[in-house]
Amino acid sequence: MSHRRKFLKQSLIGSAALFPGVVQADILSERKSLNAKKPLILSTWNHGVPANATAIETLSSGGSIVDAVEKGVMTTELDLDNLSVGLQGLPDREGIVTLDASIMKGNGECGSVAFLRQIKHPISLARKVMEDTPHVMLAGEGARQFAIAQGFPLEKEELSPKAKEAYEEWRKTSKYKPIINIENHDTIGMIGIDENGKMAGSCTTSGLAYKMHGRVGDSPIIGAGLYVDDEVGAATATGLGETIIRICGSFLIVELMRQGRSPQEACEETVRRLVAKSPNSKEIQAGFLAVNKDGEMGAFAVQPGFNFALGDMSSNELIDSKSYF
Ligand code: SD4
Repeated sequence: MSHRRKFLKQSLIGSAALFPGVVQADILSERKSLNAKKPLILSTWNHGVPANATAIETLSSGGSIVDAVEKGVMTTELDLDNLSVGLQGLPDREGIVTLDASIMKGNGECGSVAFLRQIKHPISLARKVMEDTPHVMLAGEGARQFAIAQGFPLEKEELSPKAKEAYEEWRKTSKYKPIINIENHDTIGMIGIDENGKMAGSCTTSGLAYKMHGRVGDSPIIGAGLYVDDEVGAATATGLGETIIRICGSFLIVELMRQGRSPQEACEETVRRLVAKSPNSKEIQAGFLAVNKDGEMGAFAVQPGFNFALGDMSSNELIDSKSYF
């Protein structure tokens, strides 16, 4: 490993472990004026820091931007402390973990999986759908059969100790109230741009805790949880998927940027739209991240508490987003 790569790996992994001081979203305008250095990787929530570290390391080892956003979120899919991504996530009402994921390249190629069981890396299966099928989306049993045919191992269907404990507690009352944003670890959405301006994004989740069996959120819906267009920019979403699907949130952000809005303005306008269409907006959380082809960034959420990780070749930091309320 070259000295530079070794240094990069150590500094990024070191910063991931330490969660460096949180900075405010004003850094976005500062970075904008500095014309932030590509390549850039942005991802949602605290777990974005280690995910970004993997993505940047993938790029610095010669991987493409789509390799980077796949490998980056695979880190989160394996994180046993995370209760909202991967097989260790919280289950649905029946006690079954079902996963949603999507991946998209800036040239319009995309793939996704929804309502998937027993697969450790739904993001990699989404990539297989993109690259090895004539389709965009596979769901449920068909997605699982495709995974088996592609050689993905089927994992045992059992809850992680943390998820089991939480599920058993929930079963005492079985009250269905979507709880989002109580803890700072949620769905991971990642968007990235390489030094030549090529973009890609990924999004992976176990979805809403205690959802109805069969419920699919925004994360595998191209245009809702994720949208990428090399001609304009990229956006991803986290939060209550139903509210994001209703407004085609990520697509809306990219289209607003196409019409000349900055990434920050586009995120804010999209959150305003979401709030206007959500009568219960005071009780829910949804947040968006965006980057345009010049490397300018934006982030905005319904409630305070949303944060994201911003990584480039020399730093990887956690930033608090501004919010509507
Ligand atoms: C969903 N958007 O399934 C996901 C959940 C999430 O932050 O993002 N939580 O609705």
